[in-house]
Amino acid sequence: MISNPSESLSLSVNENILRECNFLYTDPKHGLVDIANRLGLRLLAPRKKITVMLMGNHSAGKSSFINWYIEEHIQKTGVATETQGFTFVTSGKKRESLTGSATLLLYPHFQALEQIEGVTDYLSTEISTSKQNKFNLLTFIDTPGLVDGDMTYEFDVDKSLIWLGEQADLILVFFDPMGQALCKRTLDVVEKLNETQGDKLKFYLSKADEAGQESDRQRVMMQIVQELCKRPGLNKCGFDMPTIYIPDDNKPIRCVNQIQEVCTTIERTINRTVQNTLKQLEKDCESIANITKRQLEENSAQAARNRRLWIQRLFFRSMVYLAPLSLVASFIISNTSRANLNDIIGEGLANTSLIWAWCVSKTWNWITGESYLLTLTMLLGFMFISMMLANCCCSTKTTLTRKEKKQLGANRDYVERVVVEKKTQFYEMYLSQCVSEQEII
Ligand SMILES: Nc1nc2c(ncn2[C@@H]2O[C@H](COP(=O)(O)OP(=O)(O)OP(=O)(O)O)[C@@H](O)[C@H]2O)c(=O)[nH]1
Ligand SMILES: [Mg+2]
Repeated sequence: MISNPSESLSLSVNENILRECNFLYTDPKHGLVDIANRLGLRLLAPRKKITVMLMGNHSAGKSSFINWYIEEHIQKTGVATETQGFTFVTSGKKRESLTGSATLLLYPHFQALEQIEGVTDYLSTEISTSKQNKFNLLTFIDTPGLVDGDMTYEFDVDKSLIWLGEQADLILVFFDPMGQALCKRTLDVVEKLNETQGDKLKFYLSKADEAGQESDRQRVMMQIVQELCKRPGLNKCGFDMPTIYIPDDNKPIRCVNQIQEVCTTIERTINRTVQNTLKQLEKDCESIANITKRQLEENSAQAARNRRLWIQRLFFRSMVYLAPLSLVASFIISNTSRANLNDIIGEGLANTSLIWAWCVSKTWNWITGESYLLTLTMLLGFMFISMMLANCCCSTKTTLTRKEKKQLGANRDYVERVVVEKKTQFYEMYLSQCVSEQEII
């Protein structure tokens, strides 16, 4: 069990849990996704990394924040509109740049983005070897700077942002104080995202060091908050908008910098995601176990029903032949001499057969009044009804084969024993890491 509370170890615990959980779902041998699929249940494998989307006006400092966080100049920054598409920035073993199609291969859960026309050409991935902060657990999505007016985008940027925002675990919205803060397009997208992803949205006043005096900063912030509150969906007051800027050792510190607050929010999101992943794993295991139990129960009930139907069918089928056979047999027995019967089947059996033949012929004569035509009609009617009843008992349904039943049971055992045990282990690892951190504080 993890007892060392050092930062690096705590990071590796979360990383480990997410990776292991992902493997439990995608394992080619016992993957939960495959097991669930065979039961008609669709499961999504949890992601190994947390997705943080940055959005905001053009030149709000989105790309600069990513560069600062990972301590590497990976994204182009500048006063011109630098980021024109969506860039996934993530950590890896080797510095690499990938195009749109390769990006979608790397992130299959973002594949549906292709449906937004033209966006694939504006997708890219930057893989960095940086291990700064919690970067090895993150994928940043750097988005195009938003502007109003004549600026045209080659794809539906609002729709893309909303779709990506729905997939992200955290959305950082940057407002800069330099005139662009009240960009209508940004406010429109934020309002739309707030309808369904409100708890993921975090607002920041970026480049706060450029906002002048404290009073100017307050005024800009008031303006932004007022503008946000004008939107019906966003009018919930109590806006928290920390002021941040990229620290520069060459510039004297002029105002409060809450940039660490962004890092704390990212860490909280990581912890929340790990907990949610474990909770989801627990739920998925329960669903698999319940569906398997139900299917096995339904299967044995169906097998019992099939058995009953089979016996009934056998009975009615035998009736089809039994009536004419008994008539023919009784006719033959009645017309065979006693001596011959004794020779063929012995005296005892001959007596019984004669009594039986007498009973059958008396019964038929009593029913049909000794009319041959009525006997024939009754006989055919009886055979027809027996045949119909036998056909009614044909509605058996296929049941699981012995091999399939064994496989279902084995999968349920695997989920209930191995996966649930692993989940408990992950919880313990996660909790021991939290307790250790508190002990330090
Ligand atoms: N003073 C100051 N300048 C900043 C800060 N953050 C970014 N900048 C500068 O602002 C300019 C725009 O920064 P970017 O990071 O390119 O902004 P962006 O939001 O990515 O812009 P687009 O990609 O065009 O949307 C660059 O010249 C940065 O050097 C900051 O915190 N303080
Ligand atoms: Mg940029």
